[in-house]
Amino acid sequence: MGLLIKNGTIITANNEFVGDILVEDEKIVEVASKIDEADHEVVDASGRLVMPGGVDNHVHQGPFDSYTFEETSHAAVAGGTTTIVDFAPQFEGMGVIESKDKHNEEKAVGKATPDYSFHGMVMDASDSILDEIPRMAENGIQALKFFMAYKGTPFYAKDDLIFKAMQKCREHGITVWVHAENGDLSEVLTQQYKDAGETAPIFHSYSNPPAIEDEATQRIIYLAKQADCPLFVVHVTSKGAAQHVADAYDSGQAVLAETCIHYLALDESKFEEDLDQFGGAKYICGPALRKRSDGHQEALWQHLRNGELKAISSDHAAVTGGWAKKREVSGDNFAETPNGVPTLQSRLHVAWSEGVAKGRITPQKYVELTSTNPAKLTGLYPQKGSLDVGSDADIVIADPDYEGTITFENMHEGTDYALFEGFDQKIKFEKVFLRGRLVAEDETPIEEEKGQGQYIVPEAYSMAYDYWEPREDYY
Ligand code: DUC
Ligand code: ZN
Ligand code: ZN
Ligand code: ZN
Repeated sequence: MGLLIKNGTIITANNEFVGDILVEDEKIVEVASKIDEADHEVVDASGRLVMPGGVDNHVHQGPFDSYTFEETSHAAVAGGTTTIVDFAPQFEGMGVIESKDKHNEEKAVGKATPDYSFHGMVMDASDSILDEIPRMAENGIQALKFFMAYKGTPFYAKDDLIFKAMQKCREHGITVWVHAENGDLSEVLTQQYKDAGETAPIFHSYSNPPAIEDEATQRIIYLAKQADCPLFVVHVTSKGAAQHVADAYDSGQAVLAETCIHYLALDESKFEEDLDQFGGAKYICGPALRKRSDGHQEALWQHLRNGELKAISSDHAAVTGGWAKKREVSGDNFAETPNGVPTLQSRLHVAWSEGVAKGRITPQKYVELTSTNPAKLTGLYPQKGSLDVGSDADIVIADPDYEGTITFENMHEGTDYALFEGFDQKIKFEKVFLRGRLVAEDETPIEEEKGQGQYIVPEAYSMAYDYWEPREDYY
């Protein structure tokens, strides 16, 4: 006896039809216009959308003073996300692989609610990480993130290290992921505003303007071209950076990129909120929110439609203690405010409400950007991000006629505010299945299912390599 989801409007990245899905032993075993009920447990999805569970390819559970899997990862399933890919922080003096295993053991095993996987994240930026690259794929790391930003920290990586890593990564099917912002310029501007006594939240944005992202994005694309290595640019926010990515991608270079939900929906006017209580702290994240009137958001939507941006992730990094903690630590100074925003639970709501409901993207494009491509980019496809026979039965049943509002009372992110408070919510995830088990109903995580998430080991040579052919004149 299996689980039979009947009469739903099935939406995948490349198809839409009314039909049935049969699940047995955690997998999808049949998809057809009509499947006999036999002795199956039937779930009627008439008038509802049936989509693959969301895959979030960019989440932080643990580093940057943020909450861990145990405290917040069940927020994922409440919001329709069944798989998250976390950036395992590298501990000082420890290798990337060993750090990932330690982070998994301490923070995730038995605690994660959705299924999960990891990227490597270079936080002790020295040549010693280069020796690990040949062993990464077999140890469950298919992407390695570097920070061009945050000069003065142990994770600030200079061009020479990233370039040497690129030369090795291409030999071993590892994709280099980069946070592209000019760390020197950010440091200078931040200091200048601090010296001038300009410490209000808006100066976070002025200290980290589009120019620092545009410049670093173009530079890293040149480095990747010279190293002949597939590149993934994380959290693209500006129209200039997005254009650099699009130009490289359209020219045939293996340069892929994402944007994140908050850059599509929020802008720097948020820094004015609750000014007397330093309310802008709620919105301080890296890169900074942009000015809406400069057209960044519409450019990002256009590049998403064009296929030049591949995914909408959350970059969830909910600072432990929330807004109160951000404020306390900062002394009401933007430059001292911990970076990061809680976005895990609302990503799919906002992407639907701002994207599909406003006619910016189709439902199929929505599935592609929030589930299928994120799985491909992280070496998890077709186990995740798919409704094909053989894929994990990670399935959401959603009401697309829902009319609601995002509000703090419904959040499970452990923090003390909802980043998208007051936003329209035009979709509701009525049932969320993870490997065929009901893990959330009416957007409430099911208590007994918390902590049941499994670690999924990714495949190397993920999506960016589909766009890559080794250059013949490489050396
Ligand atoms: N970059 C991220 O990707 N996440 C949080 C902070 C940052 O700088
Ligand atoms: Zn980053
Ligand atoms: Zn991030
Ligand atoms: Zn909760």
